[in-house]
Amino acid sequence: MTDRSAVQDALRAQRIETPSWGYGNSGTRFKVFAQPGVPRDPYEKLADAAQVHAATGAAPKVSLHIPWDAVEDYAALAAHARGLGLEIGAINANVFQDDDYKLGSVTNPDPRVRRKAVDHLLECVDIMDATGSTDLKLWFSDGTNYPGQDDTSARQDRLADALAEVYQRLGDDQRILLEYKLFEPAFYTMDVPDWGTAYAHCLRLGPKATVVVDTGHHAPGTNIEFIVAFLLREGKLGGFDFNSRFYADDDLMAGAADPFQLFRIMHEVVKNGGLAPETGVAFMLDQCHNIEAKIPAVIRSVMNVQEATAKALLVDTGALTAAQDAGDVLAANEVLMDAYNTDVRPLLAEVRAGAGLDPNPLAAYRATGWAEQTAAERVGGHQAGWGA
Ligand code: PSV
Ligand code: MN
Ligand code: MN
Repeated sequence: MTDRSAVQDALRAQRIETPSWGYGNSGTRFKVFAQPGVPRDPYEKLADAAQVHAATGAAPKVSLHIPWDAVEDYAALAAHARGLGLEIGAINANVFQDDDYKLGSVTNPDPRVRRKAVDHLLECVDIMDATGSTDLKLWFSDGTNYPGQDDTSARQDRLADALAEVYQRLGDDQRILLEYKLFEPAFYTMDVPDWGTAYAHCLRLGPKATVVVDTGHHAPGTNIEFIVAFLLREGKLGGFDFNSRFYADDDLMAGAADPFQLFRIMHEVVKNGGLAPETGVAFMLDQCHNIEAKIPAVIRSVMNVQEATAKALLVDTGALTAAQDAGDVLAANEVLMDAYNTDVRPLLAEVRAGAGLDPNPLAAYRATGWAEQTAAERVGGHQAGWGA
């Protein structure tokens, strides 16, 4: 796409969902570094997310994580979100932080533990009903550490049974987003290690089950954009958990480690129609900000996704197709690199100004004084749930 106003329209329409846990204290298993002013409850996390949306105009949805974000009254929490100009995004289940889940949750050999895990997933659908959320995001830590520990195929059967029960419970406008991860916390087998496994389960479940690509969950060197192109082609890409990684599941700011990879992913998204809202691709962040200030880090991540998207939109598709059809390898590559090497910051500044926003979201946020205000007001901030 090279029509400048069409590019601007597409950028204006893109929505990026931010994670409630990105606003809380987090760390590694070695240390959680507490930061001043972090939210003490889900209401305050939403207030911080509203700052990101105010600065960028692009982040109206917030993913919740249950029970990290457990409240008495979910309808009231959703109403609070609406009052801040936000909506509740994906509900993330948590079947990985309980002693019962040592040998797995939905794939555990013990039927009692499986029941407990599935009941939690069903409770998450109840929360979706109460909040208006349409997405149930499932990541399973399930797997084994040693050869022979459990029956790999039986675990797939148990997983399929659990997913089928939850799928049956979904409302018409609700869906499952199934996430895969090659490694960690299990060291020998993970029960949903890759996109193929997730895809096969989603295919069997039906149209309301789609795959989530978390950019930090692959082996080094994996061609993630190929996976994206494949899933989009099959109508099975539910969304992204964007983050950056250097080594493992680092959950650093999206676009920080490898902006070229993010561009290549967004190129496949744009080319295959994944920006259109009806395709249902959710552009979510799944990040933790252990040592940097959280709200500006989320704003920076939103901007990085927007910049990658803008570059992808600037690819001259006519010239690209012509070069590809002619078998001109160098010309095709040059078309792509021309777009990637374009400085899109002025274009995005224009889009923001046109929407009545400050062209510089980070400066806009700093000018609010929110960081100083919350540091003074909030004492005893909430931990995201990681690295305790
Ligand atoms: C664990 O790897 C993980 O980072 C998954 O990516 C989930 O999406 C996230 O935690 C929240 O449960
Ligand atoms: Mn994730
Ligand atoms: Mn992860």
